[in-house]
Amino acid sequence: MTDFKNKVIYQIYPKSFKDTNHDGIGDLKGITQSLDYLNDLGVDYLWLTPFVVSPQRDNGYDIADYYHINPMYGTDEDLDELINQANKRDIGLMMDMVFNHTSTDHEWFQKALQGDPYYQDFYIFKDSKDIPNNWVSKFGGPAWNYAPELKKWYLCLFDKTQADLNWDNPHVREELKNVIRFWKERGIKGFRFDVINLISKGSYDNDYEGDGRRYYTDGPHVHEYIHELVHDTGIKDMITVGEMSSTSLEDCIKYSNREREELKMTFSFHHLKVDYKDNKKWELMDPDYKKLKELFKNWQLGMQAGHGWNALFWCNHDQPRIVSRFGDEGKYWKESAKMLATMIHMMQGTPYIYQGEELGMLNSHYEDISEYRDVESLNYYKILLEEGHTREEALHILSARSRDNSRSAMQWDDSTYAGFSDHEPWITMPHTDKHINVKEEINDKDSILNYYKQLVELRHELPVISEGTISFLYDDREDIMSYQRQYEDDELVVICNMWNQDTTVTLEDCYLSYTTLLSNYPITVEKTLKLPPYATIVLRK
Ligand code: TEU
Ligand code: CA
Repeated sequence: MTDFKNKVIYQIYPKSFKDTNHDGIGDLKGITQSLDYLNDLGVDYLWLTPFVVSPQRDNGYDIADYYHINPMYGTDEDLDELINQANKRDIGLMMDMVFNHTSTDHEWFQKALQGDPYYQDFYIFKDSKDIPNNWVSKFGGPAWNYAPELKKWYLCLFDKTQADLNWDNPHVREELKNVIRFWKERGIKGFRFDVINLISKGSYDNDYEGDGRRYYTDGPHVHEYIHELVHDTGIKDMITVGEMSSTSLEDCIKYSNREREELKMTFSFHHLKVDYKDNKKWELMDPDYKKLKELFKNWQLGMQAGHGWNALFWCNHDQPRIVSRFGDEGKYWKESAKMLATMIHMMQGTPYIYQGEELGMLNSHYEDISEYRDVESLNYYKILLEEGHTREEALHILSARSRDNSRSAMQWDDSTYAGFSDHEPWITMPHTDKHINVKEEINDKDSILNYYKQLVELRHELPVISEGTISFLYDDREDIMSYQRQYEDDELVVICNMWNQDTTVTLEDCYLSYTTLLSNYPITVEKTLKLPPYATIVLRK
């Protein structure tokens, strides 16, 4: 089976997962040691965020050498051992390919700076006296940086040490293909492509209505370049997922439609912006549930109609924790975590679980700027102050939006460093309840962890979940997310109360005979279905 519809992927941020050599930094050996836990959870693939050589300005998304493991994570032998031990458990490893940019420490960029024209053409250098245009970096500030050595500007859509590669140069494309070939040969089973929809730049015009993204997002040659990369490296039957920044449904259909031989599935982020005021990440707003429903509906139905395929997710290393965001950190912590999990795991697509999500881990609740590590958070703290916010306001915004919310140490037990390490971790421990950890949840039948385990099992077992069609119910209800899945004679009805209050829904008569496949409360199936706060129920024909 090469469509990966019944697979579940677990995302690991190696730096924060498990430390085995007492330096407060997670490592490859730590992942190997945790394989039994992951196998018990039932996941099929592990996506590891970058662990190759990098100065760590952006925690590995600034790659200085695509071929060598960063010594702080371990050795080549450690990776071989991880691959072997994972394979023994039928778990495949997926690597993160950061191909839109390299670190400015990369040999190619260094040679470019030394004046080598061959390598200058690997990047996007512009010869202008003033900054080439008004585009804004994703991490704040201008998207161009001046290289005095060359008296040229180079494009950097992220940090100034992450220089965008020039994909229009065929030599760049060939180099990147070699990277894939190398890791495939090493036993890597799949790839996640970082911001891969930004690789084909169109024009370099000033953007007077936005930050410039309209000129480089889903650009003119993006589909052609992805197809070429996949074709020439022979990975068309492997599991591949593209991270698509500010993308469109039409493009995601193209990226993930089987016939086109681009990628197997796409991450899109629109559903994670429904609490951005005016689409601005650094302006807080309560989640707009109506919009969330509309977005899920459009993307689910749209991808279904266009034969595309969604990667389903709430959490990753760039997103605040979902329970803190759309659920409840207090009284309904457990119920809301299970409801949110059900909402996406029963949809059409391939689900991703980000480390600690299966425990219901929460935002870090950092209170001081010294507790933050992420370059984006540190930049925006300054920007927010410059814009006139008080320190308290800026810290309040960061506590809701910082990427560090998801980067704190994995919580294995209730010890000082949560069983992640016996040394102080590289990132501050979160100021949250110590009961959220593997040790506590693993033997509790009713835990969030065991609920995730059930979700994974169900996806493996029921074709109605992996293969079924989807349609949406209760369109007019802002508090309810509900949909139906259908496959041959099998049918599921999923109902989620997204809100923190009791409610009811009126069930169609035909559903009254259905059995409860899964729920997070004891709920009686009756005409007027009573749903407590954050209730979820999955009915099966
Ligand atoms: O993220 C791309 C990206 O645009 C965001 O998720 C980003 O964190 C957000 O827009 C900032 O507000 C990917 C990686 O997942 C991320 O960790 C990297 O920092 C980024 O690319 C650059 O490689
Ligand atoms: Ca370590």
